[in-house]
Amino acid sequence: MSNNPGFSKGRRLHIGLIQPRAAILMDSFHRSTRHAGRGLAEPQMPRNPSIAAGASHASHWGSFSARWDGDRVQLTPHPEDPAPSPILGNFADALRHQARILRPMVRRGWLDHGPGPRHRDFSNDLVPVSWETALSLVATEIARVRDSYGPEAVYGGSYGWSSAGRFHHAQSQIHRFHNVVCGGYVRSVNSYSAGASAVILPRVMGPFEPLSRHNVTWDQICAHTDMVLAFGGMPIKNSMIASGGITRHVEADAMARAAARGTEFWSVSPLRDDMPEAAEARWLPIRPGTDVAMMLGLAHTLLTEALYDSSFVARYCVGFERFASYLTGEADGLPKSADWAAEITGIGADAMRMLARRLVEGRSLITVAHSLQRAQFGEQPVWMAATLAAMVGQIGLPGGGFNYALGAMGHTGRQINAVPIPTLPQGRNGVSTFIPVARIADMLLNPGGVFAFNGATYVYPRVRLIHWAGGNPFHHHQDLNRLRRAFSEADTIIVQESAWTPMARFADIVLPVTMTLEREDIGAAATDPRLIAMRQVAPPIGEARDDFVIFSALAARLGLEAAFTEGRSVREWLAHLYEQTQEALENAGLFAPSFEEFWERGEIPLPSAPDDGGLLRAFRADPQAAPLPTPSGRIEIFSETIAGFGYDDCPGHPTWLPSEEQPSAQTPLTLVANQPATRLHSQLDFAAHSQSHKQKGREVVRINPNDALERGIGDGDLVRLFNARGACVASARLSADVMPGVLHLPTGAWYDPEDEAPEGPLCVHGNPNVLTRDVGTSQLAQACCGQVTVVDIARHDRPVREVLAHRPPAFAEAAP
Ligand SMILES: Nc1nc2c(c(=O)[nH]1)N[C@H]1C(S)=C(S)[C@@H](COP(=O)(O)OP(=O)(O)OC[C@H]3O[C@@H](n4cnc5c(=O)[nH]c(N)nc54)[C@H](O)[C@@H]3O)O[C@H]1N2
Ligand SMILES: Nc1nc2c(c(=O)[nH]1)N[C@H]1C(S)=C(S)[C@@H](COP(=O)(O)OP(=O)(O)OC[C@H]3O[C@@H](n4cnc5c(=O)[nH]c(N)nc54)[C@H](O)[C@@H]3O)O[C@H]1N2
Ligand SMILES: [Mo]
Repeated sequence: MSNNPGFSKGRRLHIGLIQPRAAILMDSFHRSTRHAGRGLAEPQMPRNPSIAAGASHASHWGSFSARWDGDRVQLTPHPEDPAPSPILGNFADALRHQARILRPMVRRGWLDHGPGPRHRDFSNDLVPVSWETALSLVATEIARVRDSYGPEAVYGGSYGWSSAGRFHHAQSQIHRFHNVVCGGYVRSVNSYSAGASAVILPRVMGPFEPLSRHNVTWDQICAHTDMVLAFGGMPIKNSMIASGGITRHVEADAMARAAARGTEFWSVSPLRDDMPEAAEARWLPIRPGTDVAMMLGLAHTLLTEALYDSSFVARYCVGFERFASYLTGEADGLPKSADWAAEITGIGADAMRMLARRLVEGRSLITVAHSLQRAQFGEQPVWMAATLAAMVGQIGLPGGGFNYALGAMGHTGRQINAVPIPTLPQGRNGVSTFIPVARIADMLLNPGGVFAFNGATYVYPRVRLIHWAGGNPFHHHQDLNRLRRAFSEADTIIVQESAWTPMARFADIVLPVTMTLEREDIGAAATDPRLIAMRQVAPPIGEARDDFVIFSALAARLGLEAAFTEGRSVREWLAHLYEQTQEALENAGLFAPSFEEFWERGEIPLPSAPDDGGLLRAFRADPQAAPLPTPSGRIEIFSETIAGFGYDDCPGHPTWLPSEEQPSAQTPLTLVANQPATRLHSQLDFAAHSQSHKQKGREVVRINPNDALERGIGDGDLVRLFNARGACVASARLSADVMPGVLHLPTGAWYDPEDEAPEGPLCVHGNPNVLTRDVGTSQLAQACCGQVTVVDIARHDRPVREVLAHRPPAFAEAAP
């Protein structure tokens, strides 16, 4: 490893998995990207010859080098990536796709009547305006709202994944702008990803980040684990993604190596393919939303067969007795036995008993996908899985115990970097008002309304201005018909976007933003051993500008340009943000080149911290010296704090609470609306790879062949999914990988409503969020419940219009 610049002799920090061959490949990669320079921002500039050689770049789904031929992007995955994500294919034709936004636009109704609540839809005219006009309209409107109602009338929560660069990260930019220039904004807390676990875990075990990302690693599994029991599986499609960047996709290989050594993977999921073939997993098809019952059945077996680790429970946990009396039925007359659980889950009682015994035979690890907690009472499966792992008694052992969400993203199972990555300072928010992120429609429809959250009560603000950058609420939110009504309550909606997403089409003012390949940035994640110089690959389309440039111009109009920009250009910001990482590298005695050298090389290695098992390992070793940050310092199987809140939807110990929404005669099937394999959320849905997996232009819904036969549905048929909240059209695929009674329609098809359809707004593209339920998980976390809902499905024989979501709206000019 001596030819690796990140490794200096005598240092104990190591940089991961680099092999000499890869390092050589990396050298040639560096050579080919050495001469990229500045001066590419203006579309009319001649092309820099370095662009033809390929520029280093990073995305949430992988690092790569890219060449632009004036029309398409040629991409080479990072030479060290053993399994590059096919999602990279979405970049090929994205830059000049007709779905890109070319110019600033303003809604005619808003121009004519001024700001105010009004019925909004997707067909109203937007008129093109100059940047000058757009910026002064936005600045004037922000000033009006702030000066008349204060910054607590501005919703800047602006949830969304944006793109991978550390500087142009749209959420950071928009938050910094509102904090520094406008005095703050109503913010959102927690995420659509892990809204319930982010609240329950710290109360009963420890902070979310260390329990998911600094815990059991793939290396530990390969070396130690006999059995992985994965609730919700560990789909490779999901671990392809890591926010900020990922240079190596190691998961499939790690699972194959573990399986070859004898690790048994058990996947509990409604879909067979939630575990890669490499894992040679056993599949336990479970009725969605019933995992807590199965976990209780396993726990009951461990208790009644005296297999559980009573000394672990006594030393490391509190409240087991209260829970045990619930488990045995002493408390409520209902033993939560394997036979009881079999009725609820559809998994055989004998299989559960066998599984429980297997769990205590060797080194076993229990994982829970985020999906389980993205459902009503979603706090419970997370808490119960931790409780089950505590009874097994292996928490804190290498490759054993409990790792929340291992395999749900490419951040997990890896080592954390030993140095900080560049981060844009966001300033201080002068507004204390917030909402749990998924309560946005509730907030807009119910200003002044009271809501419970995590042990306290709060009031929804009256929001007048919504400002969004880097997210797509018509992708991420539930019950989209309700969201449309909610957004109509706002005075003004401003959206900064690079493409005509439904959110952009719905806005009053749309500002066109560069795509990541059209600007320079730094790519990094705390779990990835590379810092990537994200070079500009192509000139911006049309009049698109960076979010930073837009916010700088707005700040200038509001008299605070210097405070926002601190006098730095983009390149100067990159150099400035780099300093912190460089300094930490230098202090560790590692390769710490100047910014210019880093930029010229295209990337540098970052050292990783030791694979030490994190806080659970330390806690196991010495619970007095390293207590958990819970009230008792231990794992709380019963939580006095949570019990004290008096929430009937989240009692004091893990409890089986069936969702209030169950299959019925009208809606006999359960829909799983999970993360898509062909893209990240809704990003680049219009592009080649995502498109190539649609059928008849629609998103594909998978259905078990028996359920299809009953309804006369054939492979490739157009079908309608519906419930009382909404309806959408998708294209059917018959698959025995989907358990009976379940439909699988992933998220991410851009919402494309036909408002005049007889059944009300009919999404002709297949967006499942027209069907999902917009309620909080419980009063504890108030998190998103988007993963599952109940529906019916029928063949759609009536004519249905083609999908228009990826064309520019009629009023906008098309990309050249
Ligand atoms: N039914 C259901 N719904 C779900 C889920 C589910 O499981 N089921 N999952 C939920 C989860 S976990 C999540 S995280 C959310 C994801 O929801 P989002 O994060 O909102 O989804 P994205 O499609 O990633 O949206 C990012 C948007 O940012 C834009 N963008 C990219 N780069 C830039 C930039 O530099 N500047 C600006 N201004 N814009 C940019 C992209 O074009 C895109 O429209 O969805 C949630 N919704
Ligand atoms: N390709 C791709 N990868 C992604 C993303 C993406 O959009 N595209 N998004 C990223 C993001 S933001 C996040 S938060 C993570 C999300 O991570 P998750 O939320 O864990 O991912 P999902 O794919 O929604 O769900 C995982 C699987 O859980 C199963 N499942 C659903 N309901 C149940 C249930 O009740 N019980 C059990 N046992 N299983 C159930 C489904 O079959 C589903 O395939 O993924 C990340 N990875
Ligand atoms: Mo997420």
